[in-house]
Amino acid sequence: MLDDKILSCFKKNEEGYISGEEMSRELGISRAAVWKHIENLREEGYGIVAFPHLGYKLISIPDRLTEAELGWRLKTDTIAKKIYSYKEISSTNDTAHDLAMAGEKEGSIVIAESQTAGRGRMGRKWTSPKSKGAYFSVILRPNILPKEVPGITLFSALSVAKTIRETLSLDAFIKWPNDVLIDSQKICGVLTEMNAETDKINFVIIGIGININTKKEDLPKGATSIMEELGRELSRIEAVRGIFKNLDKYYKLFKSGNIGEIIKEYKEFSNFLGTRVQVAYHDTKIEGYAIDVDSDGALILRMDSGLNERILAGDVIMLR
Ligand code: BT5
Repeated sequence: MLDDKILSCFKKNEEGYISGEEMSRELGISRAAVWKHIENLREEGYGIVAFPHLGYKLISIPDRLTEAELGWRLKTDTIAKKIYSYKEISSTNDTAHDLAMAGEKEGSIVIAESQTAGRGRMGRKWTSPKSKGAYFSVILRPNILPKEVPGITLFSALSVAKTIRETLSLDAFIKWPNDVLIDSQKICGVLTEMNAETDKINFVIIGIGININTKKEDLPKGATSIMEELGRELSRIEAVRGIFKNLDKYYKLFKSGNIGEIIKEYKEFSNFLGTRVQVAYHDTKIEGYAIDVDSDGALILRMDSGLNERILAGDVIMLR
């Protein structure tokens, strides 16, 4: 898109000014057309100032989750090499699924400012207030067995929790398998879906929803946002770029067979280990002490009988 090309002209001249004439030469369009596109960008929230004799200068960018902003000089090997961004979409997981079916490469991202039918696990809903959170999906094509897929949920939750701790010094914790919490309230959920045959994965879609600048009143009970916990708004662009970098790092570890290292870090971020929990899966509920997460990502419960149970899916409630 021409608007994106104009933005990259500015980014090449980060410190300085760029004249309408230079831009028109570089892009092969008239100066009047340059001016029209600059006006478009201003309407979208870009702060572009014109200085007589010097040219235009980009002084601020809107906090929009577009390919141009998220992908700019992002140093990753696999994740976010291609970003499809939308203003509104039903569910980023559904669009990512359609792209993957049509052969999209692994690492590609689908991201939206809002979702009309954002999904959680087991048919639940994901509340996605417009331009406040980040709602995105990642297409992966790992060469693994279906039983190894839960590890992908674990490193995704770990990537989010780690980004929050590293960049904001907030105490983010993980609740098995897919919740990221701050102060026992949910700020992020991961929904991992796969397309597989008995012993072969075709592709995996990781869906990540994270409350960034969202007000508590716009979220379900028990949820919070980074803004609410930090006491100020933050750049969604920077937050998402940070998560992309950590996803890239942990996906590399995962592919190299280093699930042990991932589980070790995941356990360090966990708040449920060593506590008595109830795990609910549809109508079944069981209770015991959460003692471990094994190399397949299963939760190990020590039952009152003294025997251990391996739990593959469910919702954890911490009892004490
Ligand atoms: C999850 O499910 O936590 C997975 C959420 C994944 C959402 C992303 S957004 C991008 C991608 N596209 C999609 O359509 N989905 C993914 P689960 O563990 O089942 O939790 C769902 C429950 O979390 C709901 O029943 C609510 O109680 C709660 N919830 C809903 N919206 C929330 C929000 N914005 N923040 C915190 N909690 C929420």
